[in-house]
Amino acid sequence: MNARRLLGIAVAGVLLAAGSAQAIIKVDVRMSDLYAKASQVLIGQVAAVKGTALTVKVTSSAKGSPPGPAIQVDLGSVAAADVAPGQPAVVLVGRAKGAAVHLADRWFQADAVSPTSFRLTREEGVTVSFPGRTATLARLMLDYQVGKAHFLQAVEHNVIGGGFKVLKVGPAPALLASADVNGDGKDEVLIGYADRVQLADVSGDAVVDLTAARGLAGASGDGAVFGDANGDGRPDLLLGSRWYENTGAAFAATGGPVALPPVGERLATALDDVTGDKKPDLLVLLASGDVQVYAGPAWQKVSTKSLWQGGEPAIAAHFSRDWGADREMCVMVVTRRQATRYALDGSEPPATFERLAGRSESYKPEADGLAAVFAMPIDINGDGLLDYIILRENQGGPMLVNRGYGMFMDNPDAAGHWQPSGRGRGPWPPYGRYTPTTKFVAADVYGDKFDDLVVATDKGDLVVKSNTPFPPHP
Ligand SMILES: [Ca+2]
Ligand SMILES: [Ca+2]
Ligand SMILES: [Ca+2]
Ligand SMILES: [Ca+2]
Repeated sequence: MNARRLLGIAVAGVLLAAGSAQAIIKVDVRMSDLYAKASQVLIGQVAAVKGTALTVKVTSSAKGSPPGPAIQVDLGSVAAADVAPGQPAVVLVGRAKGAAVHLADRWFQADAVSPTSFRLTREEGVTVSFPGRTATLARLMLDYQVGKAHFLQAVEHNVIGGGFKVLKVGPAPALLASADVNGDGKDEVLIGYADRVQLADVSGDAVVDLTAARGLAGASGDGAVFGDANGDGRPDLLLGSRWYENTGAAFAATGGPVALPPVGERLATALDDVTGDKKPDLLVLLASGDVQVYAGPAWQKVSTKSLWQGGEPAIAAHFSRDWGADREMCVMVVTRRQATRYALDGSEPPATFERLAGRSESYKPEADGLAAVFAMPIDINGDGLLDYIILRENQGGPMLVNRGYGMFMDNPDAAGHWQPSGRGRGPWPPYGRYTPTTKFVAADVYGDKFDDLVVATDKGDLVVKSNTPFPPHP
């Protein structure tokens, strides 16, 4: 690997400390180390650009005392053409004469010519250590200053490595969804068929059928979305176009049908308040790239916004505030070639794989394509932030493990053991058996916060594969 240095710390992409039982993937330059090593961390705003000379107004300091109200940065021959007044800048000053500068959403190495003057010497671009944008780095540094940064810098490589069991449900499942419907901390599973649904507790050795007890006998619909529609903390259910309110004891059909586009035209549907009235709204992403907002509780369409037009068709998409740099509502969209995060409020430009996870040595979807066939949100490490598995055609698949601050670690082959040609194929049933209509969902079946994997096959096997956490690494 081509090791380089920021503040005297080698930069070489991701290191994989291999080993079968305990393997971790970690960034080689931890931002916490960079913060600790810096003598000063200056945060500023580009005030003026004159040729290659920048004046940066120092707006705050995340470490050390600012050398003055402004600093000068000479772009030199590595000039960033897109540097413009108003942009944020972060300068980490080393203890020797080195500095690292984040500007125009990229890393640069620099020489400290004087306490108030820096000269860029080399571009490092979008690194794996910190692939995010400059404004986000400023926030991370300020969070380090007050000791409240939660920024993941190493992840477990082996996931969903626990035992499995095979339970019996009906054949030909049309949908699979999960939620903790009874508030006991364990997720139940909803399996939909052509003309009915089945609500199941799958935590034990056999399916405990809750369908009738929970008021869903006779209910059916082509699409299920769990979400808290009335803000009482209990997940309600949008089944087809009908709401079923979770009263605590059971689900009860409520209100008339919601006029949504057909399930087949929807890439993703979610509940969140995006109108700002503290009442949940329905968000619908269409295959065309349009996002529609239906304001609750009347579910009237109040806005439509185009996120993209044309291009490769999307295979999967999922809404979450967990994807964003600042908890803004985002949608992750996967095509065969790329994973792209869109912020619904347009607060940042669309972010592709490189901006999400950095320029990976192991895998370059921009060049190679993802060969993605499926994607699924899952909290793989029990930290409350959703991670994202992308299943590739016969090649395992990358997992984007959420580091916080809108960045991810690329676990390049996390889904390998799902795959007919993958490692660890073992005896577990989806191996070699799943088809394009097999349903997958993440569910915290055992209530330990680590989402397990639930798979419903065409012939009616419901496979529960435990995501038993590995012991902490020393
Ligand atoms: Ca439950
Ligand atoms: Ca509710
Ligand atoms: Ca609202
Ligand atoms: Ca997580």
